Amino acid sequence: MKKLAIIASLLLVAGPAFATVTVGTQTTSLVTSPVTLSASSSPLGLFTFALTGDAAETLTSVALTLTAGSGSTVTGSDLAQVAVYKDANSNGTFESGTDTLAGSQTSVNVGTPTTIAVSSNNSLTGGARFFVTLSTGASWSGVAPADSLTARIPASGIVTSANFPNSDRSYTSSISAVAPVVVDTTGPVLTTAVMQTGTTKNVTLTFGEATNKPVITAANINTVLALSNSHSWLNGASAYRFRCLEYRRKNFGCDCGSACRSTCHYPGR
Ligand SMILES: [Ca+2]
Repeated sequence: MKKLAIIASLLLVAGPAFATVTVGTQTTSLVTSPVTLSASSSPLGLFTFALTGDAAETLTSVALTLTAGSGSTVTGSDLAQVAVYKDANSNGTFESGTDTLAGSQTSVNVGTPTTIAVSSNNSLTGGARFFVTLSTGASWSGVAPADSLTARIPASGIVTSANFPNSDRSYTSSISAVAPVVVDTTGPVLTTAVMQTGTTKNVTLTFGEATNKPVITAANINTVLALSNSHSWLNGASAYRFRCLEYRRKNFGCDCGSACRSTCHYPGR
């Protein structure tokens, strides 16, 4: 009887329940198809989740694992920060200008978890929704091999003052750098210039690629298409000696006027 009394008293002492946090919305990816980010980006919402405390519980930290994409050499130095925001207007949508920062981490790992300590805007009383975000740094680059990664919340990555709410460990789709714009700084190359020897002396000019500049007029033809030994395309001050320039590539300027259109050989005509 004495033993039973001791056990009964222990049970009474241990009676008060631990505070618990329940999951309102499991971790959900906000990046469900591949996206691109520019360098020094605004925060991109990666995940959202919602928690509810039954007392004065708070969100303590969130761990985030970033994994480099295939062939990518991205490192943490290419990322400005990862952060946690609270959904301040409770609309379920991440808005960096409206939702409130709860914690951030500027020392970001790629390949191992990064822990984001949460110390403000973290009350779970009555329920709260949070967003986990990523911002790229100045060196985030689309130059091959382009920076790219995926993100996930590891198991037990969400820590509250009471417990570790379940996480479904969902993954984001690929997040990659915007491919650089390739600027063509090389103009079209004149590959051949052939003059016919018949009565009608057409000159056929062929360029290596499409061109729309310059428009050739009487004022510039001797400069743009300079002839050897000071010969001129002009008969006198402005009249053309030639009949027409044949288009071999689209948009090549021709200023022959109506007198020569009948002999111009436009593509497809
Ligand atoms: Ca919001």
